[in-house]
Amino acid sequence: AAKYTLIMVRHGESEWNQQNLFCGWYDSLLSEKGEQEAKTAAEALANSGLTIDVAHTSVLTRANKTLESILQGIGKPDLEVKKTWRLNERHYGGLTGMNKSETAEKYGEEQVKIWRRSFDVPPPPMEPDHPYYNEIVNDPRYADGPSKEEFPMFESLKLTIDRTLPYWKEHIIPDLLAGKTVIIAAHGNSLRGIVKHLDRMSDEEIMGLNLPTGIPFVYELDACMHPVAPMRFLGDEETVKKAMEEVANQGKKK
Ligand code: DG2
Repeated sequence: AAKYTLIMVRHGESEWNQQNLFCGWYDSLLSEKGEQEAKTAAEALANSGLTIDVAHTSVLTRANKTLESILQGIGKPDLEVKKTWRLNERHYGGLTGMNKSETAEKYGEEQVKIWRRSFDVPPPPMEPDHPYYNEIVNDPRYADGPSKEEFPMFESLKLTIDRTLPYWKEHIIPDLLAGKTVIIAAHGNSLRGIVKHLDRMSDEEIMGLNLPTGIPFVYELDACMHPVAPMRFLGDEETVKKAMEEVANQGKKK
C-alpha cells in the first residue's frame, strides 16, 4: 500500500534548452517560457491536493528558480529548501555549450544519442581550455563541495547516479520516512537517475525515458520505497507525450 509521496519536477525551459545547447553544469537561466512553465507547474501542484513538506534541489539557478516559483504558487514561499550539487545536472564535459543538432550534423545522430542517452558512455572531458571551464570550476557555489577529487570534468548517467544516490539515501529517504511529502526540483538527467533507481529499470530501459521541462510527476511509494504505481504526471497525457518527444528530437539533425 502507498505510504510515502514523492514529487519530482525538471526545471522549466532554460535559455540554453531554448537554444538547444548542451548545458550540464553551466548555470543557464530560465527562459520566459521556462518561467511560465514553472508557474503552470505550481498551479498543477496547487490543484493536485498534494501538500509539500520539504524541498530538495540542485545548486543551479534554473532548478532553484523553478522551485521558488512553485513554492510561491502553492503559498509556501518560506518552506525549507535543501540545496546540493549532488542533484545537479549531469556534467556534459566537452559538449557543454555545443548545439545538439549541429553536433548531430557533425558526429551523426547515433553518436549524439549515445552521448545523451547511453547509460555509461561518457561525453568527452571538459579540458582547461574549454570556454566554460573556469566559470564552472571556480564558481564559489562549489566552495563546500564537490571536493577537488570529486569535481567532475564529464559524467555519464552512471557517474551521475553514483553521486546522486548517496544524497538520496542520506537526505531524501529520511525525509520520506518521517512522513513528509518531498519535492525534488532538478534536471533531466539527475532525475532520470533517481527514476531508474526507483523503478529498477535496466540500463537499456532508461535510454528511452525523456523527461519534459516543468511538468511535475508523482510517485506513491510503499514501506520499502518501491513505487506502487507508475509515475503520474500532473499534466494531460497528450501534452506530456508531445513534450517528451520534443526532448528526444533535440538530438536530431535540423
Ligand atoms: C539538459 C539535458 O539538462 O540535456 O544538460 O543540456 O535538464 O538541466 O536542461 P537540463 C542539458 P539532454 O540530456 O536531454 O540532452
